[in-house]
Amino acid sequence: MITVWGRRNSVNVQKVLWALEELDVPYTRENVGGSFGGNQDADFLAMNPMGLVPVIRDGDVTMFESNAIVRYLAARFRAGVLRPSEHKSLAMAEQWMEWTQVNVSPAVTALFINRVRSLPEARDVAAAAAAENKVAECLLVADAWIARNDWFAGHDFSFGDIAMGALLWRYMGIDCARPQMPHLMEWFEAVQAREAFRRAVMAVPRAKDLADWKRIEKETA
Ligand SMILES: N[C@@H](CCC(=O)N[C@@H](CS)C(=O)NCC(=O)O)C(=O)O
Repeated sequence: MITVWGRRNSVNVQKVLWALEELDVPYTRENVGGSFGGNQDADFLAMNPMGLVPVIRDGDVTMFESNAIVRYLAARFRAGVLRPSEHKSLAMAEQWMEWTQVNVSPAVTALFINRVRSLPEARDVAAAAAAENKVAECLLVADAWIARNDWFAGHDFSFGDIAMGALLWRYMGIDCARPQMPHLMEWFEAVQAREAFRRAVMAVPRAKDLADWKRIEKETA
C-alpha cells in the first residue's frame, strides 16, 4: 500500500492523487502541510529535507517532487496506462510536463497567491498582473498544440496531461482575464469527464479568498 503525505488542497499533492486514481493503485494519505503542519517535523524532514508535500512511500522507495512521483508511478504500475509505450508519445509527454512545470506552474502559483490565497493588503498587484499575462501567453502555446493533438502526448491521455490539468482547474477558479483557448477548453472538458480527476482534483472546491481557502482545507481533510 502506498502512503501519500500531503493536504488535499495542494495542487502538487492533487497531481499524485490523480495519477494513483488513474492507475487504480490503493493508497492511504496523511494530512501534512498548511494548517495541518507536520512538514517541519524531524521525521518528515528525513523524507523530504525541503519540508514540502507531496511525499510518497512505496515499499523501500520514499520520494518527493510531484512530477517525478507521477512519472515514477506511471512507469511502475499498469504499463502503458499513463506512460506511453511508443517513443514519440513518451517524448511529448515528458516535454509538456516539463514545460508546464517550468512555465505554467510558477505563473499560476503567483496569480493564485496574489489574487486568492492572501489577505488583500498583502497582495502584490503588479506580480499578479505579470503572472496573469504569463499564464495567458503559455496557455495560447498549449492551445495551439492541442488544436493538433487530442492529448499532450498525442492520441492518448498520459502523465503529460496531469500537471496541466491540475493547474488549469486551479486557474479557472481565479477571477482574472483569460485568453480565448477553445482547443484547450475542449481538452479540459475531456479531463473533467475523467472519474480519477473528479475524485482527486475536482472534489476539492476552489476558494475565492484566504478565509475560504482555510475553511476548505479543513473540510476536505
Ligand atoms: N516542486 C515541488 C513543490 C512542492 C510544494 O511547493 N509543495 C507545497 C504545497 S503545493 C508545500 O508543501 N507547501 C508547504 C505547506 O503546505 O505547508 C513539487 O512539485 O512537489
